[in-house]
Amino acid sequence: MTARSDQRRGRFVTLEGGEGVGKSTNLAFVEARLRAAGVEVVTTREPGGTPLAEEIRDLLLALRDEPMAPLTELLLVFAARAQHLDQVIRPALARGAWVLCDRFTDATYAYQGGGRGLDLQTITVLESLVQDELQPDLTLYLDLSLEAAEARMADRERDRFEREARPFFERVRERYLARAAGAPRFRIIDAGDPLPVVQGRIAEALDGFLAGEGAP
Ligand code: Z5A
Repeated sequence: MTARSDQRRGRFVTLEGGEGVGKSTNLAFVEARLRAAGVEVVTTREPGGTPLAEEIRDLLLALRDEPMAPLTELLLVFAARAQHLDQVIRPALARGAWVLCDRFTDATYAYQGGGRGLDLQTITVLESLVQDELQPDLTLYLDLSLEAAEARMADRERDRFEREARPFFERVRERYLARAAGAPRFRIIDAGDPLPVVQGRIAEALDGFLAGEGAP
């Protein structure tokens, strides 16, 4: 690793994107590529990643008659994240492992901020409370048109988020793209091509990052 003030800390890599862009499909590919580079990897996801946080995930995704208030949703997302950070992410990074996470706080800005319309400041306050200074080192944002994503998800049973109408997902994508344009940790991956092509782009982004980090 290169000399940095956080020399003992592993790196935090996140995979982001709207529904059906291929995050789950590509998670194992990213994990294998990092392991091949000699890195210890802890692969996890949000919401979830611990038994308690997975219970909160179930609450978030379940269909029910009572509508969930946007602020309730936001607080549940951050409650799950606080548990995940405490039990999995921070301990792994502290011992020098790399953490690979399927979604993290960029999803909160996209879904609860863009999708639900919650104000940025509320999210920022919770982010700072729960994460302190911790941010991903690298975020692979898989971008796909809504038409293509819908086609890929056509046969799926839909959870509470996936039942939202199209304008919701348009706002989610807009917010993701705006965030991706604003921070150097993002790599925007066009996810609209066949899987080998998409994985070629992911490999290129990862190799560039690994080279920059001086990883083994
Ligand atoms: N959420 C939130 O609101 N706030 C937060 O802070 C966080 C999350 C962290 C659950 O997340 C929900 O939580 C999520 C936002 C909310 N809801 N939504 N929508 P999730 O990550 O579990 O949900 P998801 O996005 O719906 O995951 P997914 O359905 O598993 O999608 P995916 O992982 O991106 O896609 P996939 O399963 O890998 O691929 C979909 C299909 O496309 C599958 O059949 C693949 O074989 C196929 N595929 C993948 N790549 C290709 C290519 N290149 N070509 C052709 N076909 C492909």
